Amino acid sequence: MSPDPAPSPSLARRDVLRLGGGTAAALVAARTVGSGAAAATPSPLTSPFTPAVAGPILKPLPPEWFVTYGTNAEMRWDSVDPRRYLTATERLFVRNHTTTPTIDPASYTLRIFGDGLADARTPERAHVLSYDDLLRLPSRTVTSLLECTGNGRSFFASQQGTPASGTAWQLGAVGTVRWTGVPLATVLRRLGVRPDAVDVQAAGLDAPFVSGGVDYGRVRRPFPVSKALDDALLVYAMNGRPLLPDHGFPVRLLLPGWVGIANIKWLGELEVSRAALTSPWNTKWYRMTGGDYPVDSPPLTVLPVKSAFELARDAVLPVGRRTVLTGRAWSGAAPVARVEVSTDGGESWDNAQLTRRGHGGGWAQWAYPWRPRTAGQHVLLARATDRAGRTQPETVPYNDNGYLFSAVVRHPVSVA
Ligand SMILES: Nc1nc2c(c(=O)[nH]1)N[C@H]1C(S)=C(S)[C@@H](COP(=O)(O)O)O[C@H]1N2
Ligand SMILES: [Mo]
Repeated sequence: MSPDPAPSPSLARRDVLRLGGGTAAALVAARTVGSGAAAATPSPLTSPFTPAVAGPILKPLPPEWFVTYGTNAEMRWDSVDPRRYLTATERLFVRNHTTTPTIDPASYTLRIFGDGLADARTPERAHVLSYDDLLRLPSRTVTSLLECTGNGRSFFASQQGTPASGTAWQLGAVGTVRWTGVPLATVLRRLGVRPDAVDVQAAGLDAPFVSGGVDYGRVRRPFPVSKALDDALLVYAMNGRPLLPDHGFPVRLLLPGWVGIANIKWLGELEVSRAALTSPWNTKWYRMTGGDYPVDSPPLTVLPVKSAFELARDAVLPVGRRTVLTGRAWSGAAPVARVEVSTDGGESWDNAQLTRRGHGGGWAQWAYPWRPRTAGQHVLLARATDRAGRTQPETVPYNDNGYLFSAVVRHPVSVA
């Protein structure tokens, strides 16, 4: 992914904070845990609000914008404004395994350890970075998708007749955001990484995840050192403002183009290892299991190609009048090359116009004018193709947890 220099259309000048980047002289401090050298300087950024009561999700979830499922909430596609490219922070979906913690940036630390570092460190002797240390390092801003691995899961039931377990997302567990942070490569290069290091494990500071009476520990997931040194970002701002608590304040990981779970929120630890690392989030979950998948299917990484209409399901459209259908298409692998639309349930297809090509790793916007001639029920479909040559299929093979539903979604409307 390349840096994205284009100005954000939805970022008003007055909203731009000075994020502390650019003072390249800042060194990664090699303080050790328990050395008593905790950061005392007040941070230029403070949490946007302090909740009175902790709930699973702290930001408001107005029903016009969100469909809520316990600790998770998805964006309603019919609330998306086609004039805005980025997903506003207030409108981005939330996926919590536990509940959003409230973390004080003044005492926040990121601990980096492992035998893959040039100077091997045990967790007890970890390198420690404060929030201010991170703000002082050179920053980078990128536009990138964030999508839950299970986005679209409900269509395994409604379109393929094989319900999968997990949150019954429609298509709203996705967004495109401008993220600002420190390249993980910058930090790792300063600390020194051994050439034979293979994996980095990122762990969150939210509560341990307990399910069915089993404590699986902190939400954590390993990824290859190659991704760490390529485009991984230690993010402290989204859309020009500090992260919201629900999205990982004070610091989260961004692995551009990769499944949602790879983007660990409330990032507290990074272990750099010379041996392959595991966690339940790459062995038990977030790999394909069940159906016709082999037992050793690899952990999921890159997001597939998908599309959505900016329209309610069962929307009512006027007969005999022109309606411009709009939507977005995205892929974790490459920019979107083409979007086709069918207004007759998939009998015939026509190219939609790409009205805005993706920025960096963000989605593309498309439009398709349609004048329905007959009243009644119609099924709309959109089918995207990316520049990696991947096209949305008609169906996808079943997997037990309903991951990566990338088949074309049937969108019913009525014309009256
Ligand atoms: N620490 C931690 N990180 C996490 C999660 C979590 O529950 N805890 N959920 C993951 C999942 S499954 C997704 S889809 C994304 C959601 O990010 P968002 O809530 O900012 O949209 O965060 C990921 N990072
Ligand atoms: Mo997710």
